[in-house]
Amino acid sequence: MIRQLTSLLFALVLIGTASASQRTGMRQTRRMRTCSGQAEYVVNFTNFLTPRRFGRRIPKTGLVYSPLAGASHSNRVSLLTVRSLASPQVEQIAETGQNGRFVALAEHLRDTEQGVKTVAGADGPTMPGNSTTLRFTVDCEHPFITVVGMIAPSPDWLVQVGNVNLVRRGRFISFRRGRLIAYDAGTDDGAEFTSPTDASLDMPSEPQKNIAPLVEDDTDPFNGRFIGVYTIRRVA
Ligand SMILES: [Ca+2]
Ligand SMILES: [Ca+2]
Repeated sequence: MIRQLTSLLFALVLIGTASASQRTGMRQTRRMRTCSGQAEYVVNFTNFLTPRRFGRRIPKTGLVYSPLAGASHSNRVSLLTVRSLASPQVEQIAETGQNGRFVALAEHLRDTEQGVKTVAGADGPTMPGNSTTLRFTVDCEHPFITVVGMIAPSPDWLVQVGNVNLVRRGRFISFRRGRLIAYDAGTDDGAEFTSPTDASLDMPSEPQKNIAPLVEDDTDPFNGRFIGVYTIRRVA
C-alpha cells in the first residue's frame, strides 16, 4: 500500500513538473516573440587613464579618449570587428582621434536604411578621470550598440564596445556594465605615446593587422589592466 502511494505521489510530481516546465516553455516562447517597440539607452564611458592609477606607465597628464562616436545597428552591420582589419573609418579614429569618416559612414547607413538606427558623437574628448555619455535608440531590428574612440596620444590604440546586443529573449535589457580594455587597431607598429597630430611619427603596419586586445602585444604599456568602465542604461 505504501509503495503504491509512493509511486502515485511520484507520478503526480512528474506530471506537476512536466506541466510547470511546459508553462515555462510557453512563457519563454511568448517572450521570444514579444520584442516590439523601441528603447532609449544612455551609454557611459569613464576614463581611468590618470597618472594616479597608471603612474609612470603613461604621460604625466594622463591619456584621453578622443571624441567617442557610435551607432545602434542591426546584426547585418559591424562598424568595428575585433580580429578583423580596421575599416578606413576606424583607422582614421585610431590614427588621428577624428571620427568624421566613421560618423559620415554611419549616417549614410542610417539615412539609406542599411542597418543603422541612430548615430551619436561626443562633443569633445573624455579627459582622464572623466565620463562621457552618448544616447541611442534601439529597436528589435537594431538591438546592437557600438562605440569607439582613440586612446590619445597613442600609435593606434582604441577603446571600444562593439556589437553589444541589448535584446535578451525578446526584451530590452535594463542595464549592462563592463570593463574597458585597450585594443590595437593594427594600423601602426609604434609603441610610444606619440602625438596623433604628428604623422611623421607613424610607423604604418605593413601589412595591416587585425584589431586585437593590446594585452596580446608585447608593447602593451597598460599590462592588461582595464583602462575604464562602461555602463549601458535603459532610460526610456
Ligand atoms: Ca599612428
Ligand atoms: Ca599597433
